[in-house]
Amino acid sequence: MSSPVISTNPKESGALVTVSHVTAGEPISIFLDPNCPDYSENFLRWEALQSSLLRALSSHNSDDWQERGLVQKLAEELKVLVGHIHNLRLEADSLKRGQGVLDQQLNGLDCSDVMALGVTQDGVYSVFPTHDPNGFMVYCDMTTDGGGWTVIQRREDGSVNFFRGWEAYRDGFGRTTGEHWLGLQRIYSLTRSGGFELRIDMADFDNATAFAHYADFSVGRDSVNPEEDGYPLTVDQYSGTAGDSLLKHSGMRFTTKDRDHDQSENNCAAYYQGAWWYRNCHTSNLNGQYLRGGHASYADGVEWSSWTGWQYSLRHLVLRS
Ligand SMILES: [Ca+2]
Repeated sequence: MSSPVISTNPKESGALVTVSHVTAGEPISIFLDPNCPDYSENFLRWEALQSSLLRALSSHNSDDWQERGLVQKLAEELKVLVGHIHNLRLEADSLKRGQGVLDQQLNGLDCSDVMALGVTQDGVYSVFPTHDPNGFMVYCDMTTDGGGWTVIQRREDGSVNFFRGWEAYRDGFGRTTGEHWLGLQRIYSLTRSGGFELRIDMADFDNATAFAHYADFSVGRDSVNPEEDGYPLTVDQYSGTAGDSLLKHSGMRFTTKDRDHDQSENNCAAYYQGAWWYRNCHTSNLNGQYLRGGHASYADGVEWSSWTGWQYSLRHLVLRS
């Protein structure tokens, strides 16, 4: 099957999608050929198929250790595939919505820019920061506190493993619409030009909520090679209801279980089962284990110490910039 032709020339024959000539200040017109295939059904079928395969694999018992190893490997690979398919479907959905995405491809540096272009709906959009012109997809929150927020981390159900190594934290992981970490390199691209805020919204298991706001936020601001520098954090000017549990981390470099940049003789990430801008070690551990409320172990959950101490793992968490 040949791929659909997308064209800006209305006279080109066989184009399934035609975009009219774009001039400044004028709305974009998009003509969708009625023959343009709708792939969303296929994606749903793929996701369903992979989920049932995954279920079948995980309930498959075998005494043969070699076969069991193979089944485990297959199950891991399937999980990754399910994630890919999910993201592809989101991409297809937003492409189908058409105009919004094309608008951003012309201009949107980040979610506040996308909002300035008239987009008011929460969802996944492409952004093209100055320092990463190829762009990437992010979840834009267009409703909280005036909207225009780029989500850089979300915890909500413990479905995604956050105890990962350096490359995963550099490049990002999880599902954009669910639990995820956007990636240090992307957070750097978004925030290095300065003028960014950080808002952290959190909820406990009794539905109490609180937030922390930092009027100044960036990662790797003065770095020529941010990865080599360990993506140092800058936060300043706290306000909010959760208390401050991040200012002590300002200036610190990012530590993962396989790359130690902290000031402890141990590796704080390995010790507290997370990955963070640890000092020696932390007042917050937002990439810690999803331990679901009060826990007996010390400081290794999703902790924000000024609100819930060091032995309470938060239920819901969103970091936005
Ligand atoms: Ca150390």
